[in-house]
Amino acid sequence: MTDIRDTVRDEFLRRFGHRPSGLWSAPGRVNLIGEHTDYNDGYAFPFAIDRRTVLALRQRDDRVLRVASSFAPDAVEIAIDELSPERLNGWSAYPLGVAWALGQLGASLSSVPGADVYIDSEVPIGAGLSSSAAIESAVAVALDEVWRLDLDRRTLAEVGQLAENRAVGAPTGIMDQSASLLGRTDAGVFLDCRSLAAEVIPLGFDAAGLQTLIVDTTVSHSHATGGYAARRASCEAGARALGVPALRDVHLGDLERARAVLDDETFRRVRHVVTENQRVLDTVRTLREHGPAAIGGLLDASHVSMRDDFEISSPELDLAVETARENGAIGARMTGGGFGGAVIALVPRDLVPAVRAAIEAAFSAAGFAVPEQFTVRAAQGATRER
Ligand code: GAF
Repeated sequence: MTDIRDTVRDEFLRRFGHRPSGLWSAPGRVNLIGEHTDYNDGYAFPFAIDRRTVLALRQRDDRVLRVASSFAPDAVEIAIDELSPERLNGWSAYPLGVAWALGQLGASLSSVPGADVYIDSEVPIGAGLSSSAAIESAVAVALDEVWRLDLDRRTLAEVGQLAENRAVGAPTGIMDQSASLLGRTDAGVFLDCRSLAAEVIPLGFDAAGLQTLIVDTTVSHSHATGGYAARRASCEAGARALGVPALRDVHLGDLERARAVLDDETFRRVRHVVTENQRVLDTVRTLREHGPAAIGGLLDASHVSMRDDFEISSPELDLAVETARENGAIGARMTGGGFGGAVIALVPRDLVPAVRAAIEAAFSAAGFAVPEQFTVRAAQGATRER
């Protein structure tokens, strides 16, 4: 199989006519649990996956950034001094948005050189596996190094989030960039999205004979135009009505009062976030005390909450979850922003082929598109490759 790093190196040479000075990569992520909690200052527990975005870069003698990618035939060019969210659009808003955001979050770009950049990715687009955060994180670590900015990884995560919020226009939280930048092999990243504290916690899936199966429904979502912004607005309205800075400050014991104060829909949105925060804490504790085979029920409960209270699932996602459970997965849930995308199922290794076959058959019987199914492992976060 061709190594994507070789492809990126060769394609850089073909597009720009000279060799890159370095290669960097960043992974996509899958969220084990803690959905739509990050922008509520809550908890999340994602891990970086073994599918990566790779970029090649060479500094230029002028102040021009030229970015090319496997996603589009033409390169996009802009002078560093002209970077602003208003001038960025399309796929190049991700890498160029990061360059702009670095200048907003503490770095002086007044004397940094331009660069040629070529990007390719193994992270499926639109599957809820953070192909966008993988691009942002790869660009952030590369520019941080060649521009000698020396920003810490939390700041680089904020840089990626700012690029996504302002240059791309998607009102997302900090989870995806944090996972992509802080991930470690065989471990999850337990995030406190208020303090931005992150703890790397061994998952132990392999040792327990478990694999993480991803079922990409191939039904795409769009954060910028879909219901993501509406869910975020509901959460903020709920927090305002309850007189707290964020839903992180609402606890299980407050839910009865919340039911009395809020309309039914807002209450259910709030209940999802409050119970999901608790499920993240319970997952981390259960993992530590009893190992991964004991967390399945929490994944299942998370899916039910997203399906019924937060209403971000889809018939394809529900069918994948139900079929995985019926055929031996110890737990399964939709993962990511929702409205399509993928399911994560924790499956005993020897049952993976049967679960996959059952899901394929169930999708075919329901008249749904053939899903993409693959297993992933928890992998290292963004890094220099060569
Ligand atoms: C998307 C967003 F980018 C994240 O910030 C997070 O809110 C997630 O949806 C839902 O948990 O991936």
